[in-house]
Amino acid sequence: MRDLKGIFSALLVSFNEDGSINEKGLRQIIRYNIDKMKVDGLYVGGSTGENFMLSTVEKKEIFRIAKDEVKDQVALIAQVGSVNLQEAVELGQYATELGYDCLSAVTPFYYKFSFPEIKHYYDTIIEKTGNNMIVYSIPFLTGVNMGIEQFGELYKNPKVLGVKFTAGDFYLLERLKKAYPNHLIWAGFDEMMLPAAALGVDGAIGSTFNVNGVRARQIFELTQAGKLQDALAIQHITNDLIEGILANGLYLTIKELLKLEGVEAGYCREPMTAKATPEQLAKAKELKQKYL
Ligand code: MN9
Repeated sequence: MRDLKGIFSALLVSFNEDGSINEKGLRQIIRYNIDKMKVDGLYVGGSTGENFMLSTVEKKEIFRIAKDEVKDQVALIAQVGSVNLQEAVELGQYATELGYDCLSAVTPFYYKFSFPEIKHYYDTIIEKTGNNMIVYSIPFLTGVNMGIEQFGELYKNPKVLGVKFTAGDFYLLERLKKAYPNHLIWAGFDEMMLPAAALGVDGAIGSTFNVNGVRARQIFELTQAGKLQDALAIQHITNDLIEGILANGLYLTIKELLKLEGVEAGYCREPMTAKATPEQLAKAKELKQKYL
């Protein structure tokens, strides 16, 4: 099995102004991540891919294009989670047939699913696809908070490799690492990479790596090497950039930053604001000049 540790960009998707997928732009974003950001892999179909605003057909199209562009150059994780379990299975089967190294699925959201329902969801996707699974835990968007015992229950399925941990609960992160040392953790908040790396996470999956991937790797590797002051200096610069990105509109601003690098990153998908205002554009230029 391919090594899934390291730095993974949560892949952005380029859309045309009418909301359709811009295949050429998507391929350029992928190339930029591999050739310039030197990432170890891509996480396709996540929040950053604006996935939850897309149709099943579009999600498949993105998985197909990404695999076709990447081939076997870097590791590929397909996020297939959906409140529609049948869709999650269908996407999981599709990505598995395409040759994705692993699946990931967001905890089912919107309805207040019980833990047995959540466990059933993961076991079903795994059983029907035969692929490995990374739990995508992002409580601030899903409202789903799982504790140490619940992760342990999910981990009883040997195909669950670990968790993409997009939360600031470092106590839980530490407890998970201690309790389940053989399960992997990918840090999900780029602005908290240093503390997550200090606690021994195995990798990181992030949106800002699409433009700031080189610094992200430095933070990660310096922290692993115990060079905390050096790592912190880079985390400070990184977080000045991330603060600016978040204040200006997360995915839209990362796309504008990519465009300033010559990448056809396109528009966002409605109901998110699709197009940057002149003010947002000016702010993106300022961020590029200062930090990239
Ligand atoms: O999962 C990303 N989460 C979302 C990873 O986009 C919701 C992160 O990379 C954040 O975008 C980033 C900024 O807060 O850390």
